[in-house]
Amino acid sequence: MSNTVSSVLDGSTLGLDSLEESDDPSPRYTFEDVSVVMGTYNEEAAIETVLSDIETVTDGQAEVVCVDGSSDRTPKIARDRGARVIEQEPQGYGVAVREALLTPTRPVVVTTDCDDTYPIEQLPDFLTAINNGADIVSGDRLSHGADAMPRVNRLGNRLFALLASTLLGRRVHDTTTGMRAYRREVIETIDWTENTGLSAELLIRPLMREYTVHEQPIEYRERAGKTTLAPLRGGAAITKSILKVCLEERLHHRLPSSRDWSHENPTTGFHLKRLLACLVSRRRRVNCHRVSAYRARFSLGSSRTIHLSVW
Ligand SMILES: Nc1nc2c(ncn2[C@@H]2O[C@H](COP(=O)(O)OP(=O)(O)OP(=O)(O)O)[C@@H](O)[C@H]2O)c(=O)[nH]1
Ligand SMILES: [Mg+2]
Repeated sequence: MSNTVSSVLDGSTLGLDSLEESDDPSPRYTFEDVSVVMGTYNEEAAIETVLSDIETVTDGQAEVVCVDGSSDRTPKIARDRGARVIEQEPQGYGVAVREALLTPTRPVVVTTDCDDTYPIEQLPDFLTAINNGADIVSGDRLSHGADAMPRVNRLGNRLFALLASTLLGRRVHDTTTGMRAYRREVIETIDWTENTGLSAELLIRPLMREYTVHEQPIEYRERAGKTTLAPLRGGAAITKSILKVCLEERLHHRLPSSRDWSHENPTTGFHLKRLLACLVSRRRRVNCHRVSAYRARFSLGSSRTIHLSVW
């Protein structure tokens, strides 16, 4: 983890400008060090374009891995184009992308969707940001307006970013983007649990463990081929994932700002987090007390009873 540049997270935005040329002697990666991975589910209308763009932009150097659950010609096109195809029963976005992320052995792993929505031509910017010290580079579709995105999706994505920013205490712009670059050790160090909400989890857990995350504004294009996204069900699943992952990280990986949880320093964030902790608990009162007890154990050790009185 490059803690040396984690100060880029301290400002109100996560910006490329904050990542300076690195003096770090760590290796400078080229596309020979990059695997581009994706889940593919009946994407025969787009896969040819996506794979050909990757080939052109990386000069054929990047490895491509597709985890495929299609019943159409998608896997055949992928193999013909030289991609490594792993077949998997369709079980949702996260199951496929987790498999895709964990498959390659190259040091930098890039995710994208296989629907021609993401600007593959911006891959060099992602690699540059990794070489400048980022652990994760996250494509931010919303700062450029994302006009090609259906209005309801755009609204939903803005709300997810607002919710995550509130819980994280730092501004993030796009929590559900499919285009990111990761140093492989980040992928391997964290246990990933979400399915529909995997994209949000892949941003939130590293941020809460103080990895260096850089949001890279990107263009977003209209989808080629039919969507399988169910906006309401998907939106509810992503909201639940954001709440669950933030709460789990708060409980198990204490941030230096945990004083927010203490009654000695009850900020607005404290009250909001307490309310959200109650909302995501199934047995409200009991679990609210339990949340407090966990905090006490992690933050104050034996003086647990002092904290329990907060609730
Ligand atoms: N293997 C596999 N891939 C999947 C599955 N569900 C989605 N995908 C792929 O994951 C990527 C993201 O899914 P999309 O359907 O584009 O989801 P989205 O971007 O939220 O929604 P759109 O607005 O339709 O683009 C695409 O490349 C899909 O083909 C699945 O169950 N199995
Ligand atoms: Mg998509």
